[in-house]
Amino acid sequence: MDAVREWLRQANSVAVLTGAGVSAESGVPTFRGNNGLWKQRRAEDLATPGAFARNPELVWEWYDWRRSVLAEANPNPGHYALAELEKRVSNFTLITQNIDGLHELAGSRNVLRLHGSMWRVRCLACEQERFVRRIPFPTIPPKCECGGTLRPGVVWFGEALPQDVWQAAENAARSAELFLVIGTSAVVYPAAGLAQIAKSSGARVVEINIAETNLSDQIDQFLQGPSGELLPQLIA
Ligand code: BV8
Ligand code: ZN
Repeated sequence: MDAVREWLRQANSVAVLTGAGVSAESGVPTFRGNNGLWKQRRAEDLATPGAFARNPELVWEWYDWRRSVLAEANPNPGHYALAELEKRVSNFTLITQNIDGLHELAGSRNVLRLHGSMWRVRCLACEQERFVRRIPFPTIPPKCECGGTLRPGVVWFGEALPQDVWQAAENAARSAELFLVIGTSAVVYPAAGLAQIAKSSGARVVEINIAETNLSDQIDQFLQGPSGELLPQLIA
């Protein structure tokens, strides 16, 4: 922990990649843990364009349920610590795979959302995208003023990440002196590849997780423990 604190003090540019683990202590189920959302294999079947085309009602019921769970969730000390870190480091980029909006709620300003947001919807007809906080939706699937069907503003499996967001994330990983990978199983690509990009560009890579992951043997330092506890200690 002391070494990482020292690296943090010395670093001018820091990039952070977060996954569902940083929201676990906010009561948001992770994807692949034992209480994982994916356990019933629903998520891999539902978070795809095909599933939505076949059964938009079922997919929307799942997202409506997740939005209702998220509406009760508050940022935890880990989210706040990252918002604080952004203020202290001259060149700081927060890249998240999460779609729960808790980083923004905790005060993080420039957040690169690789997989979109649970709170945004996009019209299949007129392509208009907007922020909708309403839970539950009056009708499932929700409709746009233009009459088109709305889809969740998230990136599904098999869908490309928003090009500009991915490019910004890749640039941040390349120019980081210190890269923190927090609360992700590093299973989903291309997000999981950012740690390798950082490492091959000369960054020190530190992982914070309660358990080892596929990345754990390629990184410089593994801090084992809940991010909600370790991150506040790291920036103390
Ligand atoms: C793409 C939004 C190409 C939706 C998500 C076969 C067919 C099709 C595609 C593929 C394929 N094989 C591989 C692929 C690529 C695929 C992929 O990677 N699949 C994986 C499953 C193998 N990727 C894609 O499809 C991506 N797109 O490749 O497009 C392309 C290119 C050009 C043109 C067209 C297409 C898109 C991927 C995005 C998918 N969308 N989410 C929704 O959420 O509903 S992914 C989903 O998984 C979430 O975003 C989540 O964040 C993400 C990753 O999961 P994690 O965040 O890591 O969460 P997880 O539960 O897994 O782990 C939690 C971790 O936290 C654990 O390590 C745990 O130990 C730790 N933890 C728990 N508690 C704590 C903690 N740590 C610290 N403190 C704690 N308290
Ligand atoms: Zn529309």
